[in-house]
Amino acid sequence: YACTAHLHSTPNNCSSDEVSKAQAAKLSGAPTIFSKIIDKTIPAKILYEDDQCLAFSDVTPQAPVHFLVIPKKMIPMLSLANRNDDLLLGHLLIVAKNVAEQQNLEKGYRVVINNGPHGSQSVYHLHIHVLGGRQMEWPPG
Ligand code: TR5
Repeated sequence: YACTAHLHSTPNNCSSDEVSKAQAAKLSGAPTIFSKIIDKTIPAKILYEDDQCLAFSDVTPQAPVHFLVIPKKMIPMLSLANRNDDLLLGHLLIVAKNVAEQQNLEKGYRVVINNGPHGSQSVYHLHIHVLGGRQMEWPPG
């Protein structure tokens, strides 16, 4: 998996440091690895799918449960969503909470959207992280 996420990034970005990887990632508007998960040319542990979105386990989990909810529509990042996306974005949150319930996260969970370099976004296909199964801390780093 190491470098496949970074096809649209600068070449020398195979660091294991998530922040430096994210800082090296570039918004190109081109399809990302997540498009290949949507079209099933790359495998993922899919937890939920419908015509608008997909939920799948994060390949590098940061908590006992860590999954992503992504729209099938290619929106590179939250700040590029437009006003016509309001129903879709609401749907992603409802799916996030339904899948969290399926994953037995009744004690709670963290929902995160990383946006742009300062948000440490590394894959430029909008995704909602859902993390749970342990006590989360605040503030995030
Ligand atoms: O940093 P941001 O918010 O952009 O998060 C991107 C997330 O995508 C990270 O948590 C990665 O671990 C996750 N990721 C990256 C790849 C990948 C994945 N999750 C599931 N399957 C994946 N494949 C097959 N390939 C990736 N490069």
